Amino acid sequence: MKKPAILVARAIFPQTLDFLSQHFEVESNQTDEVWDAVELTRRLNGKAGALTTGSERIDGALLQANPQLKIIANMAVGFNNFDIPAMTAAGVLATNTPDVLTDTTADFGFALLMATARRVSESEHFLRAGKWTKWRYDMFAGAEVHGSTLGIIGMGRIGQGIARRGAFGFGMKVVYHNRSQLSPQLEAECKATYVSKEVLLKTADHVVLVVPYSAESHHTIGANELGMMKSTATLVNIARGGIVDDAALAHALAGGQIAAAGLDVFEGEPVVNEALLKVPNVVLTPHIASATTKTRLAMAQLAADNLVSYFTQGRALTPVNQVAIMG
Ligand code: 8YV
Repeated sequence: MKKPAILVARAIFPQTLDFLSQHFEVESNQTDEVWDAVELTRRLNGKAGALTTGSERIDGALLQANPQLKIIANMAVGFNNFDIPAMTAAGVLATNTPDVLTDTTADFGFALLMATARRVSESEHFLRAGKWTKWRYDMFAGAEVHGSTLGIIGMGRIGQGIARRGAFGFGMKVVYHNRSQLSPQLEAECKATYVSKEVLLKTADHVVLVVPYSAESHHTIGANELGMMKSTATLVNIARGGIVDDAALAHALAGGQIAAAGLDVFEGEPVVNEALLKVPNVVLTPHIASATTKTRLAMAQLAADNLVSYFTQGRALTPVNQVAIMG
């Protein structure tokens, strides 16, 4: 029987590609060029499925040009690059990669929190620039992490992982805000207390954002919210660009309205707001929260397993929409 044709839209691990080639006719992008919408649409011609990353936008126009498409497997837990209503209307199954990255991403959230609070990047730049000539009592004095109040906005699996690290590893008081309150059992497990967004912003020493991106979560943190935070507080965004108004944040950091920020995601990434690049009190990383070799392999494998499972058994392992599967 002829193998179904799929597209792997970005470079992935060679072993994942080998695995996929056992099941599919694979066209891949191992040179890792970033294809625009026109090129991606063209490459999808004749393909029954695709493996994408968070960078490829799947929308109605692309789907209309490719009515043969059946499934798109995102190698990411977030899927805001997918127009889910359009995919569902077109009968195209969407899948993501939850769970396999939860702890790795929570680890990184904490790494960014620590680096931000304790001014790791700023002080390293100082040292590398040859400016370290003597010890000084307040040199790079930062904010305390242990025993402080951690505010988490977005209390899904990753948010819960960060809460556990904060509560049990660092003795932090954990408050959270989420669309829905966790069960009492889960709250107890995470040692976390539900509060309004306003209370969280006003009381937290460290605010961490782990909320999925949507029209509703766009600019969850803007000038108004930054104005509510303590002047000694830090802000960490490991969620998505667009959750924070980056221009407003740069302004708040420059004016000392909050102490510091740690950002792994940016509005319009990989382009980063010029003003953010200029302020010293921000730790900037290039969207690497899930980037350990083990976890990225697991994400690639889960995306591949979703494709295989769909074509061999008619159901995906981690779907994010429901479509009628036709034989
Ligand atoms: C991905 C992420 O590496 O899983 C997510 O949602 O943001 C990252 O883990 C990135 O989206 C590329 O696919």
